Amino acid sequence: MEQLARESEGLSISDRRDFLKKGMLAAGAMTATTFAGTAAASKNLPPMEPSWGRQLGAGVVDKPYGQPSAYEKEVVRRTVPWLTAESIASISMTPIQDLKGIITPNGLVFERYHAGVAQIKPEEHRLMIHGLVERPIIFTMEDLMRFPSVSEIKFIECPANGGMEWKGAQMEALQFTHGMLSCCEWTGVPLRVLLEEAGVKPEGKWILAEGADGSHMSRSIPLEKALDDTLVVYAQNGEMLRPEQGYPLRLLNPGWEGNTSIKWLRRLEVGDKPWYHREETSKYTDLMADGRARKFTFVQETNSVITNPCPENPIVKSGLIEIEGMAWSGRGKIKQVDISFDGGVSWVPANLKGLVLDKALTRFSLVTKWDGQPWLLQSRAIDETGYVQPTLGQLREARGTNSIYHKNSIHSWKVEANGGVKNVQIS
Ligand SMILES: Nc1nc2c(c(=O)[nH]1)N[C@H]1C(S)=C(S)[C@@H](COP(=O)(O)O)O[C@H]1N2
Ligand SMILES: [Mo]
Repeated sequence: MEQLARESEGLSISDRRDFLKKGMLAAGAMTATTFAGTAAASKNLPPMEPSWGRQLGAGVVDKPYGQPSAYEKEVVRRTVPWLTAESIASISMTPIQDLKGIITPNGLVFERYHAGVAQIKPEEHRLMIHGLVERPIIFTMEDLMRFPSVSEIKFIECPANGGMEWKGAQMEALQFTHGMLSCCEWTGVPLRVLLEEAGVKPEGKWILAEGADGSHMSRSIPLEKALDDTLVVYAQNGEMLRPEQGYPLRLLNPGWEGNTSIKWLRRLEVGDKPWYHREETSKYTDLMADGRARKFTFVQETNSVITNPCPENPIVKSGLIEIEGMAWSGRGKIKQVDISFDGGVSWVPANLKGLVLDKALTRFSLVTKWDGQPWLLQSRAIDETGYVQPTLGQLREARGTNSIYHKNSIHSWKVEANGGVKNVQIS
């Protein structure tokens, strides 16, 4: 009985002995004994028929809107309590350590608010386009949804992603080192189409986008971007936007700082120069070592991180392992990802898995073996423009450590002999 149970978990007896002998991670070893313990006590394990196969389940529309399994309750957004004084002007992180593929489920998309979530009645929402235009327009949601729609898979990343680590490693979790990141299929109308309706005057060069939330957050966006790939979106992953993501309407500037993707979008004003106020002069400024600041750092540069293993996903069994992770670039498609096991001394190319799309998360993978040897794991992404993800040393040399934004350097995980994974920094 006990033996059968163990085999059903994929652990042969010799495997298990090997596993225990090598003094693996305490948690891992506990899991192995728990399986055996459960096997003796439980009537649910093969070859017995589990209880759920001996009774009837809930019927249709028992839960008219589906929820994840109760056993997945640890897969949630999390915040770092000391980061901000208030939860309404704060940020939560996506549990990227638990995600599969490239799409972030709607309920797990990280949230960033400056004044909490606005609750907007769609029939009372309007989008106004005015300023240097021939025909100022006020659109209802109904008007907007009559335009032919496009659906595109794009990532959104807050430029503060990784920002807590500029001065040193301190977050022992992938969710906190890289979780200000999401990737959804967004549906809406290209901004270009709406601007054509309004007719931008020749002097029009910049657009101010403003939200309808209590912060009325606004950002200036150059017209070239607006005419290129900016979208005005009302849906995400097949359903209407979540309130957290800007229901009923948001701007989406693919590949650019998350803060430019104004949520609860209510106003687009065309002007001849950027608006210098609030956010633009105070926040979202990259302070250099010499006290000067970088200007217009819109693009989220090429970045990548290993998601398996990581602090939340330690190695629990020696043998075959799929080193997996994601890479992304605000400039276009990912071309290549390399993996290092020795802290950047030597590199091996990984495989790109599944869809490789413009300004979207891209999965990479490398199947190898682990037999208890310590690793200094790193991933390095290269995008289609030839941009190579910098080392931490290179980034600090160029920018110092005063900034909290745009930390896209190569990330290091230290895999210890017991399979545990630590967040470390290597220049
Ligand atoms: N109106 C409005 N838009 C906003 C914000 C906000 O507070 N208000 N936060 C911005 C910031 S800083 C980021 S990183 C993204 C986050 O998008 P998300 O909450 O959908 O993940 O929204 C941006 N758009
Ligand atoms: Mo942000």
